[in-house]
Amino acid sequence: MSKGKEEESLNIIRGGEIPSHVAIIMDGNGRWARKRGLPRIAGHKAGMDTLREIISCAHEIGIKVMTFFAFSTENWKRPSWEVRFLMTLPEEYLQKDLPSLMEKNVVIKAIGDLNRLPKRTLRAVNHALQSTKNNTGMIVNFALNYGGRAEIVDAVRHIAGEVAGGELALDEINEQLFADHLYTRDIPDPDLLIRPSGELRISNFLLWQTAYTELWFTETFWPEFKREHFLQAIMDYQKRERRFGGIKK
Ligand code: V0D
Repeated sequence: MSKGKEEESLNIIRGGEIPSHVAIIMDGNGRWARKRGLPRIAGHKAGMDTLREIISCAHEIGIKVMTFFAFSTENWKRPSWEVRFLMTLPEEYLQKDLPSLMEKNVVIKAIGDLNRLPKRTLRAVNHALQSTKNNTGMIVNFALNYGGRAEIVDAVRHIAGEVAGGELALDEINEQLFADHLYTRDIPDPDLLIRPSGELRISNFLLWQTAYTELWFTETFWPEFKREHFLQAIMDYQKRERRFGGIKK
């Protein structure tokens, strides 16, 4: 996209309602690599460049929260060499980008069952969480070893424990209390979910939280997903009418 065209999109976007929280499933890295005759690893590396570009674009627009689906509970089924490679990426990414994220005043967060990550991966992620926890800008939230059903089951286990311990009465259980037991307890629900690479599914991502989320799909693979796609998704979002089950205001 030309600089002029991008400036135009940015102006349109700034005149409309900016989604507070945009979630993205970073899908299609392996298929992009295969299409180009490259190893899958090259696809994941290229996907990391897209991640950088989209974070910087989201920061310019003033989005408050970005959630990126980086590794699902199902991804352990991939070949072990690929899993091992993926687990080196948080450290590589943070070594390179933590300074620029600090400059942007970004708060890094992570959701998922982090304790099952390899020690080195966990150490890199924890270091980023610690380093950015007093920042006050955009939240960049990584879903790592995350599964929406697992998150819900985890919440049920915690709530049941509180009931069994006599700390909580059955009639105190409502939607707000349930949401307060999810990994996302301190994050608003996503306004917009973007899924690249042609799959038209939620695939166990943020199941509870996407109840009213606008969905935006594209055939473009994640490594080819550029600022222009992101800006287009936001412009399309701004044209939609959100009713949350009610009627037009
Ligand atoms: C591979 C495309 C950054 C998607 C992006 C372990 C697939 C590159 C992170 C990252 C991955 C995670 C946590 C954090 C900082 C960075 C990442 C994984 C895969 C899965 F605190 N990229 N990235 N994590 N890919």
